[in-house]
Amino acid sequence: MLEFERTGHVRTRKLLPGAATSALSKEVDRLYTERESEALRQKVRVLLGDDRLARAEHKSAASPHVLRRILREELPEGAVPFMQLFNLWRTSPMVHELWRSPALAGTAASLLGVERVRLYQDSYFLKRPGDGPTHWHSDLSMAPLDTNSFVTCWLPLHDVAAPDDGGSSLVFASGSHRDVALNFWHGDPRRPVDASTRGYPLRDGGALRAGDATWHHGWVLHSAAPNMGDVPRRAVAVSFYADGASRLQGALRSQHDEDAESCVAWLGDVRPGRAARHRWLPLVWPPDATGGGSARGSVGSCAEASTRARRSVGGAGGRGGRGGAGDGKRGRGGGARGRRRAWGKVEP
Ligand SMILES: O=C(O)CCC(=O)C(=O)O
Repeated sequence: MLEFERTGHVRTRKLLPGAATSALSKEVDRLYTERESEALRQKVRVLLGDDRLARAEHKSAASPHVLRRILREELPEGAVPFMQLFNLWRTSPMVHELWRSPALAGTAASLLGVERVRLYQDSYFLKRPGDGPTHWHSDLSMAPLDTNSFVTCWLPLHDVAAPDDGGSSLVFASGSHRDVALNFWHGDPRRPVDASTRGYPLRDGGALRAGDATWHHGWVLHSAAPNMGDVPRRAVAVSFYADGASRLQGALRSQHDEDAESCVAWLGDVRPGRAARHRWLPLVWPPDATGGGSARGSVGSCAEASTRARRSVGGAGGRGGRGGAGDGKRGRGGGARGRRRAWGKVEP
């Protein structure tokens, strides 16, 4: 807890037993096969914009084949950092149970130092061979929540080599979550900030075994190297926040829209400034908590959510975040051959 408080990240060895990790890995594979078109659609929106997605789907939903072709032909090599699928828990009771477990929700409550914790989202990150770097970003810049009490557990589904040995687990700008001056003096959303001069030590979790995890604070800057190997790097990130946090209102800037598909199911029901409490933001800790979301009936709601996401996500997309196209101002390591630890300009 002290390490987390000071650095904004921590590693937990053997968080999950081997059997639980391989069962999770199989379930994630199954869900990805079933819902791949959601991931493809999100990637087209984020990297090529709403208009491109709308053109691809002007008559009917584009097939995975068509979406894959658009990504392959219309983007430079290495521009896609990973494929991403949100909220596996909504269609998998098994995954939901795991996120509510003492290992996940209990650890999140301990790290945040709170008694009641809600699940914000989960996200599968499939970094395929040749996929580019995950840009420097902080998770809270993509969440419409007005809080500092937010933590993400990053759980690889297989052994991952240390970043110095060619692995692509997360690298953290240690202590950046406590750099109030960064946002205070350089927080103009119109001007990206060059964080390379701020002296953050870059740290990572070293080599990780399946079942190990790293945890990072919602404001800590982090990134990941391109996948230079020949097997996919597969991981799940599960984000939690302290119950009582409110939906953002009246902010100087709005959150980055990369994760828009994830929150569209509850955003319309929670007024800005009100506590972010919703069945799609279930209370997962303490264990006897009630009123959490249920995976039952979720298929209809998810389909509706992604339709609404497609209509409601405005702008050109790809303005940065962890997986955006970048705007030439951030992430010097663009492209699969980018330097793994290169600092670029980041939006804090
Ligand atoms: O796995 C990745 O490359 C990105 C994960 C990430 O940014 C996160 O867990 O917040």
